[in-house]
Amino acid sequence: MKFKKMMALVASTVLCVGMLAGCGSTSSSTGSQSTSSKSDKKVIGFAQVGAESGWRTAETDSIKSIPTLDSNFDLKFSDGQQKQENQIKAIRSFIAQKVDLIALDPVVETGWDTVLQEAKDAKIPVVIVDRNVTVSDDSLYKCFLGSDMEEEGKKAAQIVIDQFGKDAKLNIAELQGTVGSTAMVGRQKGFNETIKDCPNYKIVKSQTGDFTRAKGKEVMEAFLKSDGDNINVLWSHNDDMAVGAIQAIEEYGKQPGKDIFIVSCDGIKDMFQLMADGKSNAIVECNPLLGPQLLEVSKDILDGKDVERSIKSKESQFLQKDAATELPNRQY
Ligand code: GZL
Ligand code: ZN
Repeated sequence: MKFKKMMALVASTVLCVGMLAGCGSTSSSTGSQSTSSKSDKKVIGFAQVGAESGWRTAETDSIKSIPTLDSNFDLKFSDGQQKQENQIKAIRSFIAQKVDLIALDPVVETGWDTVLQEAKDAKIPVVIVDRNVTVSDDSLYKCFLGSDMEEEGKKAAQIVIDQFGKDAKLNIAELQGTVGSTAMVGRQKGFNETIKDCPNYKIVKSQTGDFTRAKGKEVMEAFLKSDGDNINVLWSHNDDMAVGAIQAIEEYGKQPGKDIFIVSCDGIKDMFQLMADGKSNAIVECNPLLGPQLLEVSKDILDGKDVERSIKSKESQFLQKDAATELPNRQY
């Protein structure tokens, strides 16, 4: 009898320990761990686009550093894998977990009204970071924190004009970012508007490479196959696609940065290295280090303070002659 009693005791103990361990981590789509009791920390739920580029992972690292910048904050993270439906699911999960604030980096600009209305109904403030949303009701989010993507497109075009002059005859190949994203829409608009009074600038090729290296290489290969000997300039909406395109240009037998002038956006280390190696010509910086600014604006919102509707990130531009000196300063 004694043995049986002892076994029953052991079994119930094991069962209790198992249950305790289970309630210590959330199984939400964010995959983040959180303490079993609702601590008095403020929790930010961050619905990220994906992990498609060096810029993206740098932005993720910066925003994930918020709890180390301020121990009163906790962060739940979700990688949307570049799919809007995953981001919408993540926002609903954050609402269910009653986070204090939601930060969204929207893969594309439209399709957010319903889920942002749900966050508003749940009285959870929303901050849009990096890319922007187009919504019918501006009260669906408190503030936009990110770049002026049109400005980035204008800077890229001005670099080409400074290099070749307004009257040059140029065939330009364009690697577009994710179709419908603020980065793609803004950069394309800014570039095209700026080359308007350059009568002999022609965009002879334009296709999306979805901001990835692999797709950028694939699309550039197709551009080269169909019109490779006539392309003078490659305008890439981000560095990662340009990295892929540079490989394609070399495999095609041309010299990137010499036979084809290359300008791209972001400012990742790999691109500075390629520029220092003479294989690219200019970078329009896009700042991914948004963690500290997101923390500040979140604090203000949660303290009930008014915040600016739009907070622009600080960013610069670099030419090939700047690459070697700037390279050691790059953090991502
Ligand atoms: C720009 C950001 C873009 C980067 C790409 O702010 O949204 O998305 O330029 C990233 O590298 O994929
Ligand atoms: Zn930017």
